[in-house]
Amino acid sequence: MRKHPDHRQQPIAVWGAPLEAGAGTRGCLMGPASLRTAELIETLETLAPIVIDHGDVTPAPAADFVETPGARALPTVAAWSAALHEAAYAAAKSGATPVFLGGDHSIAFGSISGVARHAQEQDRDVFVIWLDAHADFNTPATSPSGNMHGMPMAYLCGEPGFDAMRGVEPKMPSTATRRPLAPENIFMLGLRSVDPDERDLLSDRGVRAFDMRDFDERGVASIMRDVLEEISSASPNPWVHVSLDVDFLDPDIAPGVGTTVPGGATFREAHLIMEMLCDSNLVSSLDIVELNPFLDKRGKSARLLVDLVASLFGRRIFDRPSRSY
Ligand SMILES: [Mn+2]
Repeated sequence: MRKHPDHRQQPIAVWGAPLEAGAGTRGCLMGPASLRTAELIETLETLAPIVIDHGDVTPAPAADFVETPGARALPTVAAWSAALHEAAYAAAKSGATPVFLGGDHSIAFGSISGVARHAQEQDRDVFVIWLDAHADFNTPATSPSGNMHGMPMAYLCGEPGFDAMRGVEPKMPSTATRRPLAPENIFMLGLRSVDPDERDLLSDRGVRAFDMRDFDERGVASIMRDVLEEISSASPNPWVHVSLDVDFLDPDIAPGVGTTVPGGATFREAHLIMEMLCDSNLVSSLDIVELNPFLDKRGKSARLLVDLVASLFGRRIFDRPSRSY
């Protein structure tokens, strides 16, 4: 018997993060605006009692941070991360479900560290469900491109090379002794483009990775059941952050991203994951990242993302409007 818990209890706090300096292609700056144009806020309002759109985060001064070789535009990314960290922490602490609209995936430096700080203060274990073609587990030393959107997971797991970022979470209660995130609490789904050094690091650190072959062989329902079961049996009160990268999806259904990789998740696979996440009632916070409206086709990717977020927050199949992509 499937559970259908009531998700209409908790307020949703939305923050835009128009950051593109972490990506190799420009355009993610327009991501939050495109998601709002696709009526993300109005859609959430049909699914939650209170939706607060805080607008876009204002970054800290980039001059506060120093350049780091191998990490392109680190001061800019760090400046956004500092502000995002504070916004995420405050939203989580307020009891809302924080939702971050990227921006490239480097917004996760701040969004995840911020919610993790709150969760750790509450003695809650933090888990991340990472829906992405890429693992984003590079460090400045291993990254072939130096683009920081490929690095947030390594940073959050305490890998070296990010000293210049450390000021981002000055009040992190446990930075000195604990990382914001334990690698074994990360579940990556949809991988199909992982750099060689990154692959070694992932398996060495115990990150749980499910690639597209696992999707083909096992099906997403079986994978998701295991992931959700593992999280609920590992922790009585987990904080589960979902990070959805547009390139998780197949480029045919979501072309609006600078890092397309063929063979991504289908429309039904993506919706099923969102529906199972919703049924689990475990999701505590969300990033929607890498939407590049400059590359999108007439809002196709933005509208699909809004529909996926609606599934995550409880829209049922029968409630879904007819729509052609
Ligand atoms: Mn990514």
